[in-house]
Amino acid sequence: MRGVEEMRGFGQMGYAIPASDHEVGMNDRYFVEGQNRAATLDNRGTLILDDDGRLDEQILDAYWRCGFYVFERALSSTERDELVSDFEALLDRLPRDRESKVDRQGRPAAGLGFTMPSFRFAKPLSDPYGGSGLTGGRYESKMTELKPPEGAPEEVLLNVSGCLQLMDACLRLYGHPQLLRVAEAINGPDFTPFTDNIWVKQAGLGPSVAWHQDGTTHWDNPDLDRGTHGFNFMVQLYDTTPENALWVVPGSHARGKIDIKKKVEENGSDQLPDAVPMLMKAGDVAICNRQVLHGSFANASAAKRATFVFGFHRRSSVLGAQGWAKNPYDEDYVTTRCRVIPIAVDARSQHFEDEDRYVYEPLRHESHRHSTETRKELIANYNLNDIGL
Ligand SMILES: O=C(O)CCC(=O)C(=O)O
Repeated sequence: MRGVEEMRGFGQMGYAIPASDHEVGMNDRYFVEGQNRAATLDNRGTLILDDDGRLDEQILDAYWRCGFYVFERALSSTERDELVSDFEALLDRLPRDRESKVDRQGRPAAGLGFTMPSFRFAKPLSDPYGGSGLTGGRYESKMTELKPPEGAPEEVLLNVSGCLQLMDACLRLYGHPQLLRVAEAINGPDFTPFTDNIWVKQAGLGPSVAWHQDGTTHWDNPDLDRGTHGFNFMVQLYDTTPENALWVVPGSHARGKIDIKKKVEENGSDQLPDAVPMLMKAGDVAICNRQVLHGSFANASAAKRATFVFGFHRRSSVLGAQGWAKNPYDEDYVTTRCRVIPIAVDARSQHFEDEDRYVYEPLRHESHRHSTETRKELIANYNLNDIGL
């Protein structure tokens, strides 16, 4: 079986395939029109906090109106480069294929030794989720699958999980003071974590992610509002294009549970006419509501994408809720997962010494250091306590 060794060089050149070499099957006009619609939304700009660390009201209004907002150049070039460098180093040690314990050079592969799998793979240009019943059946409709080009590997990397234990740059980003202020502004100062992963769209090969709304728990909750299922930060490692970007239906986070299958069937195609691409440059960070309808197409283009996604919830949505874990979330479970935040803050402070240090209110009275010991005790397998809703 051909494996995933072609991921080598992802950072330098990807796996660029001339469009004429295979059936692309996507409608170029759709990409142009979507980009034009996106430009009218007025939901992007600099991350602005006031002197008390409160997020600018106009930004919040635009976020609640559209269901997403892009903070342009939110990461310094140093932080962005460190993130890309950690990611490319991880790819260099990727298992040869989904069964393998070694990388393509025969060295022990990255991501071994944790309880949850670190990597998920899928067939190139396929839709691994649509119509599958996975994650509570939220991927209701199948996306167009494209024919992989001649010589393509059997499987490509789809996503990376447990990023905070795999990449120091991700752990440090998790403690970013301005971003955590944004989490406070949206979910309140006692916000809790969700999960994190990196979505990978290799050039010419990247699989699609079928249209879905992330939330699965609270749709019938009489108190449901636009923020009940929380939000994700989406951090771009490379510039995006309409062809490889995440697409979002603006305002759909306020419409409750959407009948996605019907919507796609009535449209006659997965190219939803009210969707827009979330266009971002490397180092931009978006906030994306977990109730918004979103998805991404198979990436037949010559440009790769990698997006680090990490989310946060309101504490009131989490405690006592029967989400994606075996039992309803209780204080102990939630507090264990929340301890990752002050450890990330400390990891960041040790690295960016001159920066303000974020104080996470619910654990203000606990002291947490980032050290070899706490990495073993609290960071290794932290994702066993992820809080899915
Ligand atoms: O980035 C993508 O293509 C998919 C991301 C996504 O659907 C999510 O984070 O919920």
